[in-house]
Amino acid sequence: MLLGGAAAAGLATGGAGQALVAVRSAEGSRSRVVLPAPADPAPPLPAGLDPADAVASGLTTYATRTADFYRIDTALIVPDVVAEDWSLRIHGDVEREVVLGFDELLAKPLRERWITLTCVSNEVGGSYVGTARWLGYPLADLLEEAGVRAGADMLLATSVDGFTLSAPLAEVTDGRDALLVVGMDGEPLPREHGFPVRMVVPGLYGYVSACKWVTDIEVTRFAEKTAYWTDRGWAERGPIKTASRIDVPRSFAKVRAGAVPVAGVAWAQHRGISRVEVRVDEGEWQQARVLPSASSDTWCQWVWEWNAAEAGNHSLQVRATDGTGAVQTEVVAAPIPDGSSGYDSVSVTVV
Ligand SMILES: Nc1nc2c(c(=O)[nH]1)N[C@H]1C(S)=C(S)[C@@H](COP(=O)(O)O)O[C@H]1N2
Ligand SMILES: [Mo]
Repeated sequence: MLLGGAAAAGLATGGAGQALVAVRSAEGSRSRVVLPAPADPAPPLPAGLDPADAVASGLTTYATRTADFYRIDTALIVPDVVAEDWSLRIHGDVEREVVLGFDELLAKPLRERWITLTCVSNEVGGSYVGTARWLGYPLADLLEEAGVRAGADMLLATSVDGFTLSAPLAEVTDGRDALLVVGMDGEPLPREHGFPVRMVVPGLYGYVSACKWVTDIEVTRFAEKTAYWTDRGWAERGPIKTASRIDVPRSFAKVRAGAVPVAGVAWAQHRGISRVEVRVDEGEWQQARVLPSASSDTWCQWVWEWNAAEAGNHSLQVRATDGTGAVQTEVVAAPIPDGSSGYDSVSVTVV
């Protein structure tokens, strides 16, 4: 009854009513956010990324356009959060609870980093992976303010929509750029990507690290609490597996005999990529050229030229080696419980 009355009043006042709606919506709130300049900006991207011919024929761009960035939400309706009403409570196994408002977060010295996000449900060769420039405040610094008690090993993060995830405390506090994020590619977080505040932790799949619309972080133990996806059979720990993908040529493409450009991306966040190799028809592995990347927390583009002499059907396969020297496994695994593995391949016809 009260709600009906309020809606009727809004209709009656016309323009003023609409303004009121805008003030209390995520979109209205987002349009008023002015992000501060990062205290610690992302380094400029190295030269030589995005070779024009390869990108024109389908190589993934190094930076993912926000409109193309994959989305994984358990909520059917994108949460509508007003930044002015947002707060984060850090509690549990801590010396002092910390409660943080949006303006207080923006007033802190913010760090900007290129980081590649990946979903554990990504199939080999799949597209649930993307790279953006994130702006945020180190979670480790907030946890230090709170004073984590001995014995804690997990952060149970809760979203305004009730989604929960369990992030390992060790990775969040080991010095990597684990961030409480407010900005994506120089803009306030898009609503779909967690406006006003989300987490991003390089090297961990999103389901154990990247809580969108985060509003509560409980410092606890894996032995004590579980979270949304771990309750549904997914692994407690979710380090990102080394992976590589062929973008060009597309599978089932017809290519002309001669020099055929082959290109794609490879990722092993926080370990980095040291080598990418391609083989034709399960022959010898050939070294591809790995293009530079912003850091070990992002993917790399790679290119290779295939001298395709023989007409007919051929298969191309790719594998990457991470920064520790470990070669991507050829063992085929489905995404559940801890991420897919195996080599990506494409079949092409040389004419
Ligand atoms: N609140 C909330 N946060 C979430 C999820 C979700 O469903 N709800 N999905 C997680 C998963 S599985 C991934 S892979 C990333 C995806 O982030 P994106 O949608 O911004 O790409 O967000 C994580 N954070
Ligand atoms: Mo995910």
